[in-house]
Amino acid sequence: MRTQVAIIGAGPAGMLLSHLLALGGVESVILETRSRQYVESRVRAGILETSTVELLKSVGLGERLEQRGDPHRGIYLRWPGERHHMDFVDLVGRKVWIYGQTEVQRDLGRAREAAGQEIHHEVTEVALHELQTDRPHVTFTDSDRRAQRLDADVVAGCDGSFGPSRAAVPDAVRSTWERTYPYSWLGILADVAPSTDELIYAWHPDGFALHSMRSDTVSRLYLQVPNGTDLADWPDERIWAALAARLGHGADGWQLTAGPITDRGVLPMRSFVMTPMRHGRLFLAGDAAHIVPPTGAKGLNLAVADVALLARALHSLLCDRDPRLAETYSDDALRRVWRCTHFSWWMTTMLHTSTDPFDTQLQLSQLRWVTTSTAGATGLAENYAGLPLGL
Ligand code: FAS
Ligand code: PHB
Repeated sequence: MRTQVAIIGAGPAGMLLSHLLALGGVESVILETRSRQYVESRVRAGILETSTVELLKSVGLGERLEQRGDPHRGIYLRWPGERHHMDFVDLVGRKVWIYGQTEVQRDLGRAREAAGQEIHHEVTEVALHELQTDRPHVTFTDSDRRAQRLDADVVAGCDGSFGPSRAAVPDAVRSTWERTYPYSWLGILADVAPSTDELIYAWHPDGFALHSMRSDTVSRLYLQVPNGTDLADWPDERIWAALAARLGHGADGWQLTAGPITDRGVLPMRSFVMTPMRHGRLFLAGDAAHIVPPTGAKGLNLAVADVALLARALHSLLCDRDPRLAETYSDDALRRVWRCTHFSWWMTTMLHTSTDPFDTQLQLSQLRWVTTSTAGATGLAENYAGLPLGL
């Protein structure tokens, strides 16, 4: 088999890259270890930045987003005795949208299917070869257990944090930065109307909590728990009691309404960046190159930003024979990667309960500052609502 761009991974990065490349007349083939049904049902991110929404709408992926997406002006920050609304539209003129990653994946899946995109699901033994030559290729075993070889001009590593692309960058040229946080998130999906109109990020002595949502009938909530937490230790009653206490149930008349939990999981918190995001004919995008703790709602949006840059770079390289954007891709992408990495670290360390009383005083001081200072609030708003693509 032969194509122009071999894409490894059919998550948001891989699927959106194939869509953007096709719009520019560049063909690709996608290899994915999981089934389409599995990829489209993974419960993950929920917040889209304005720049992500604008991009998706501009490339024909906005129809369901227009109908089902829920624009939010901002978020609430709360801690015992305090509740403050951060209005991003007033502060920086940008909003955020509630639209689950599962919905983005479904939109991408339908668009690529309609376009006749070649996607090989449930492949195994994916390996990258000759990335430093003009004959890069990928070998894999297809879903019928047949050995296959895909020759390409370029390989796009969109295979997330556990795929082979990251390791294909040799240690001699690779630099990595990593921070593992001393806590995780216990996340639930519940069939109950949200108890708030916009997201609530809550600092509490017992631990952080987040009230998000997926629609006006489905809520998405998270609790800070110790690393290694066993879900068996968290029956529904305990989850709802902890959420109620941390989110301020009963304070100033606010009530948290519980409901049937339909999905639950424990998500570790990690920051990770690998450079360079290019090695020869291999280009990395999304979680394959970087991981952010979800406190800043950046993971999915950063994958989109990478892919917007990469699609332009590969179109110039393969159609105009102009290598300049491909040569600067890694540095161009990493400016936003490090901005989002810092912001996600900042939101995480500000809001998650620490055992160090000095940290606690710093956290409460930061919360008081960002909710009373226009400068502080604008900084949070600019980062959370996201910068225009390409910055
Ligand atoms: P993805 O991981 O989404 O996609 C990579 C794809 O590559 C996967 O489909 C995988 O099956 C495939 N793959 C892996 N190895 C392969 C191989 N060898 N061959 C072929 N294919 C291979 N972000 C937020 O902003 N908010 C959240 O609440 C949030 N929650 C998350 C919860 C979980 C459990 C996880 C893992 C991530 C969460 N994220 C969240 C981050 C998430 O949204 C990512 O940022 C986003 O999925 C990144 O998209 P991709 O880079 O496409 O990576
Ligand atoms: C979500 O709705 O899943 C979500 C929202 C905001 C975050 C993280 C996750 O910071």
